[in-house]
Amino acid sequence: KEVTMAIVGATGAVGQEMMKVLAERDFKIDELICLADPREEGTQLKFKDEVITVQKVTEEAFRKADIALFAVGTEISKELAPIAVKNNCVVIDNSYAFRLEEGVPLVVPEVNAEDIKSHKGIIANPNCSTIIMTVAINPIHKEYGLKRVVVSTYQAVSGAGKAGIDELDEHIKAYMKGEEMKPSVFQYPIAFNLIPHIDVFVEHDYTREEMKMVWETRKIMHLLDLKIAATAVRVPVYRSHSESINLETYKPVTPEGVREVLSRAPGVIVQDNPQEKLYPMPLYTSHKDEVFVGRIRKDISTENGIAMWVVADQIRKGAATNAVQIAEIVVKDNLY
Ligand code: 2RA
Repeated sequence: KEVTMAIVGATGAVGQEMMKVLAERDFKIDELICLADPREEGTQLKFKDEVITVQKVTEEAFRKADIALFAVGTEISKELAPIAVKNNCVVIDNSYAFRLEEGVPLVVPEVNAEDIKSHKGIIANPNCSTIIMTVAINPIHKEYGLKRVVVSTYQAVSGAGKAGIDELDEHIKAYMKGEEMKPSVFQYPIAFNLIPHIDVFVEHDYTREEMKMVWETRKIMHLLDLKIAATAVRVPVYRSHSESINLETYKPVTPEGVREVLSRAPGVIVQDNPQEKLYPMPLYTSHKDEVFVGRIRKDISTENGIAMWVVADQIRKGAATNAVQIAEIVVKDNLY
């Protein structure tokens, strides 16, 4: 069945990736409406063999659209999503605005696709680092029962959009010329540096980026008392987030068992052979949709523990592809 699809924020890094993924997956669309900030009005965007002119957001556009993928900031989503819902347009929102709201499903299709049917107009796309982690740890939870998670993330600069990519470029050039690196997107120079600060600081001196992994994972996996702690770090990598994850399970667990479980898990590719120097790296996982897992080994600091290394393209599976997969289910199950 063909639908009318809108993308709000079509000219941004995630919006552009959504268009690419929709085309690649041959999503059945009779009309694609590209919406963006009025300053972008008139921009021409390529979609399959068409050229689509960007429009500013109007209520009329939401009246026409069956589904709207939102790839804008939290404040804009808060303002526009209710208008879309009022016009019977189902919203799949990539921002933080509604993720923790009662009655808004927060969905990673490989983990909790069944939650989509309970939507009341808005379905939230989790934060990229949460999506990447839950795809990898959910199969292990199903087999061994998850007791505790400790995760450190190594987040690419494109998590902050095109501006993040440009800042890394500028800082590398400045560093090579011996000039001062002037931060604007990030708190400090990002070239040849690591910044343990993404988003703002909230309770217990954690950042909101770190607490998103706690709050969102518990909601997605329906594990409201899962013990989880995170450290989120910005690293001078263009694309793909990496995560070092330590897991404690209730049942006895082995690396061989985890490798076997993950090798048949949806959306996961195991790349794990230390003797062959085989493990995932962001330089090689970008522009792919799978979550890559390697360095699977016993966590030697505890009884039933596993350590592993997880890498995925945070613009694709971490945002655009996850949102399009949700839209595919909404259409397939006629939930719009
Ligand atoms: C980041 N996860 O990496 C956040 C938003 N994409 O900046």
